[in-house]
Amino acid sequence: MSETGSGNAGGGLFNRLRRGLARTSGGITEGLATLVAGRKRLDDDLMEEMETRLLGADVGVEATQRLLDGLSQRLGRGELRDAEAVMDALRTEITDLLRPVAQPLAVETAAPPFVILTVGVNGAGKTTTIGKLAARLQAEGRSVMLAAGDTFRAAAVEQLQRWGERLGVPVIAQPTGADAASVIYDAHQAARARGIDVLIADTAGRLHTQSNLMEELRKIRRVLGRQDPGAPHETLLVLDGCNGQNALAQAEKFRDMVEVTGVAVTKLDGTAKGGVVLALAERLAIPLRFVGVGEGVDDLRPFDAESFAEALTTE
Ligand SMILES: Nc1nc2c(ncn2[C@@H]2O[C@H](COP(=O)(O)OP(=O)(O)OP(=O)(O)O)[C@@H](O)[C@H]2O)c(=O)[nH]1
Ligand SMILES: [Mg+2]
Repeated sequence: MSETGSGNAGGGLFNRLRRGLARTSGGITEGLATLVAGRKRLDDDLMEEMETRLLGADVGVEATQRLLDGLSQRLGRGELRDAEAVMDALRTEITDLLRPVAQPLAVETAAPPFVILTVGVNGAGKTTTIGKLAARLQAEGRSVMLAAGDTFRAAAVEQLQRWGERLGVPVIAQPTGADAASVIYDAHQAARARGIDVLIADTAGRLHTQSNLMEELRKIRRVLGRQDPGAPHETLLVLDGCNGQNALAQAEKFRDMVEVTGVAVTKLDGTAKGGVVLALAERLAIPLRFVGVGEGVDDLRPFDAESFAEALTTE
């Protein structure tokens, strides 16, 4: 058993995360120092300002309330003397909120293949996340195979094949229109025969309201389960961070329809709504595995509570 990467707040990697989250952290921290410096003592006005900022970053009502409760207790104890103290306190509160869901994906390769099934709405970043994840696993010395389970959208197969070529990873595919469960079944057979460590299956984007497509996901899970009772070992829900609070609603719906075991939040670099990660942590008890902060192959990071909180509270 080993973990896919570890939370490393050091050096260049942290700076990438910080840059990726700059739009969200800007909305939370910008001008806060000036705001605080002008006061004799901190008061309700500051709390109101923090509330506005957190809600503006799509942290959501519940997580915002929780953070404010923590801050106002500290305020009552006279701990928030200056802007730095406010940011330190916020960082600690955010870390505490995120820690329970910050659970790295533990890839078990004793009985390969370890199967990761990706699910999510159209354009969430599933295929790109698969490419990045495959690269990460390869770098850890694992053999990887991809299954082109998006047989729905034209060009979806080619998109995955391009990742396969780029990384030197085999891709099992059938033409568009084929049965997704059958592609993934074939891929599982092939992965087992070749002793591949990790099989990652792509699927078509779908809304929870598309009952035929949601049924397809359940069928894929059944077919995999007959091959190996433990499979899929991970059902990774990929969410587009730009969707803010809507991503939270999507997560709740997917969770109600398939057994989601992990979440990846993508495109945090393109949004000021990255606070949704806090809302996800507060509302869902689903492990947060990864965050995507760019389109590059290195822009997928294992989710780490401390470095995420730090990046969010750095001006
Ligand atoms: N900036 C940024 N772009 C990303 C990130 N992740 C994915 N994207 C982009 O988002 C777009 C959609 O990504 P895909 O991986 O094709 O999404 P998908 O969920 O597979 O989409 P469908 O197959 O249509 O359901 C692509 O242009 C990606 O490059 C990210 O973390 N940051
Ligand atoms: Mg795709």
